Amino acid sequence: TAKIAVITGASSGIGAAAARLLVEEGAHVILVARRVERLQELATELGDSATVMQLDVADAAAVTAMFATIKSRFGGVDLLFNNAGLGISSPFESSDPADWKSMIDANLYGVLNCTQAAIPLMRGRAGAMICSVSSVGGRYGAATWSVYSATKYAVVGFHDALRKELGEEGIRVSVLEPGAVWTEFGENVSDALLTRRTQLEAMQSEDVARALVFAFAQPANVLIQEILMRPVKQIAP
Ligand code: NJP
Repeated sequence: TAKIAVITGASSGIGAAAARLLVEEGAHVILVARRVERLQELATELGDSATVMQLDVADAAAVTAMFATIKSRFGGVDLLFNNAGLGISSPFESSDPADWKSMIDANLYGVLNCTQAAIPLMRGRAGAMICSVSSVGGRYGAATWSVYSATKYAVVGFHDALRKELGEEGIRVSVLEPGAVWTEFGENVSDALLTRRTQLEAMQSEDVARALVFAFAQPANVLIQEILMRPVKQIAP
């Protein structure tokens, strides 16, 4: 039977690429994001292997309701890919506390909400995996991305602890830490970011999605704990 994979942030970028690759691998994907029209377009492309669920991952009550629906329709979850996230770049001194809140809500509370709701649906399923997207900024910190980096460090710290709670039950807890990727991420923020991606020869979404599929496809007793990947020309952070 098909593995059930919940992908947050499936409406663009890395999440959409992951959905395509997981379907190629035989999974049934549950496509999650706020922009439901985008999800529907992708689901049309993927056919019977995809289900659309509109959600703001920062809305705890909506997350609980969504996982209750998933439980009744699919029985459980084999992969939770916590990929939804956003980044707003600014020198810290002039940054806007409203932007801090949006990043903490999506990047940290989103991961906490979805993970807590998914755990009971993952018990007893061989090879179950929670994989969340952090960042190279979540390992080294990136200038003008201080609050974003803080949320991504938090994701790593949360996973380092959670792994110790869930490992003995056979639930794999893993993090991806990509450097620059060509997606819609940060596009609204600055031309400088786009120029930087060109100079760095940024990665494609599929490159990151392949790392997820590699980790998930390992035998159930094998944990790929962490994958940090970057364009070779991105020597910092
Ligand atoms: O970006 P983008 P990526 N509730 O903007 C969704 C990390 N990363 O693929 O809700 C639900 O194309 C949003 O959907 P919608 C990054 O931090 C990237 O690059 O419809 N969904 C969309 O599908 C993030 O964690 C780079 O607007 C929410 C998706 O998130 C992950 O990679 C570098 C949501 C974002 O797609 C995927 O981002 C790096 C919410 N509240 C880490 N808020 C990079 N691209 O260079 C957002 O180090 N979404």
